[in-house]
Amino acid sequence: MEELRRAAIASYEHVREKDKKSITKTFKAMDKNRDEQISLGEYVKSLEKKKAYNLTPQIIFSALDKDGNGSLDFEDVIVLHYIMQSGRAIICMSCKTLMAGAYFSCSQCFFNASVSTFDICCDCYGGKKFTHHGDATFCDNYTLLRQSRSAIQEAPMKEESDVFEEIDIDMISSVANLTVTAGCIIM
Ligand SMILES: [Ca+2]
Ligand SMILES: [Ca+2]
Ligand SMILES: [Zn+2]
Ligand SMILES: [Zn+2]
Repeated sequence: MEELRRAAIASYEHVREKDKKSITKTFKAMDKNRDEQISLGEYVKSLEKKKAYNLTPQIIFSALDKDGNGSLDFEDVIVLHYIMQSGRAIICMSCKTLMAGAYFSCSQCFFNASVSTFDICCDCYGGKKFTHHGDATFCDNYTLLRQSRSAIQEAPMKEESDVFEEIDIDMISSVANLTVTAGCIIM
């Protein structure tokens, strides 16, 4: 979580004044009793308003609460904002913890836009504490990021939408070929 927090704070330094104001506004709107702290109750209420049910409240809340006093301060809310904006609220499919650092993802599902990604934490992956389709090829998130880039570079210059459609089909086969060298493991 510390790494994700550092990324959030670093990125906040580059946020436009206007957006900083909107984060402050969000914080104030969440803080119903104006004690400069967001309680779990206030947090859940604000999620309901945003219809962000996918952010399993308790897990994210505890991960954000750095000093563990049961409420979020302004810096914690900066991290929350960052997680939501960057789509980094990734929960282990097996043990349901928030994965702030490296994790593993099924590459077939990752490059198939019509299914959701299957992401698991290092502990569950290492301990084989999950069930997924039998031929799944798992890569860590950094490897998948590199592979997405090479897929884009290899794709011919076309309309962006065409490029991404081709990645879906081509990547599944090329990922399988890359597995040995790129640090992926075939289950
Ligand atoms: Ca409060
Ligand atoms: Ca706190
Ligand atoms: Zn897990
Ligand atoms: Zn899969």
